[in-house]
Amino acid sequence: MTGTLDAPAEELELQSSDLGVHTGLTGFGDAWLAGTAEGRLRYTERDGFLFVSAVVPPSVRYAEAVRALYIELFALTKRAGYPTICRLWHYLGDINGPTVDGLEVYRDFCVGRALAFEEVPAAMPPASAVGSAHEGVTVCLLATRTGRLTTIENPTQVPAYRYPAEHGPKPPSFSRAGYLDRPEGGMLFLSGTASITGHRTAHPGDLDGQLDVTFSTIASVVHGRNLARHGIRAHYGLGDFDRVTAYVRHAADLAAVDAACRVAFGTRTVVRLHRANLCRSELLVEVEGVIS
Ligand code: 3EB
Repeated sequence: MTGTLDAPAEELELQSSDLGVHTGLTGFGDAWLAGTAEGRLRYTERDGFLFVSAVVPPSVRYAEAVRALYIELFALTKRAGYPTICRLWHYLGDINGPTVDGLEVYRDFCVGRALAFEEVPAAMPPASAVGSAHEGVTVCLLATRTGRLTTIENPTQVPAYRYPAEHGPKPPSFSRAGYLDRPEGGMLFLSGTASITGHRTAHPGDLDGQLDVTFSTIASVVHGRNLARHGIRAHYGLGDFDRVTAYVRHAADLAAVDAACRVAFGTRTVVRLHRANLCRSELLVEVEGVIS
């Protein structure tokens, strides 16, 4: 089943049902609205996973609040016995807008996240960061009790955490993918992937060009040659994805992205589309996914 063109034209509004889709796991949808509350964190445990969500309220700047939230998230996952964060999702209101200091909200968010990883050094999990109609910064994460996560980079892209300063005062703290090894079987989490080669946007303003680079980038991330470099004995192609989510900047491009995903991923993959702003103003599409 592919191509659920069920996303309305307005900006991404998180629904509880989306979380199961984004995590690639069933049964986490209710964690969005319910779950156990601990301060501003909400969490649910299921099948060896801990799912946590938290919101930084709308503000004139975010770096310090994001740093503090990350420190709280690290502490909660440890305390709850789920020491390995295997996936993060970030939904940023007014993602391309300026803070009161004139820095783009996304770049300001990256500053706070990077400071947290400097304070508590840890492998940087796979992630997505997209715009949302929800104001403030919403962070969701999935952590594992016993699984072992191997973070994965991609030979065609500079690791995001080494992006040069032209993209912001602190680089984005995430890896391109993560392979989770657990007794129930391996799982691969693909980060939000966009038309970036090296560290620059390829084909600014050209949807077809961006889709080509995005799909070939995803193929190179999950290819056996790349996984072998990370000590993982597995090999995947686009057709192996169980679920992907495509975030599309312009509503007018939704149908074209849907059609392109049908062709690229084939009939096995469930494709979900969302209208959403993206972290670089010239990016038109970003695709994340799960293989299990
Ligand atoms: C990129 O490759 C595109 O800041 O957490 C993709 C996935 C992107 C995650 C993040 C950003 C993030 O730089 C943007």
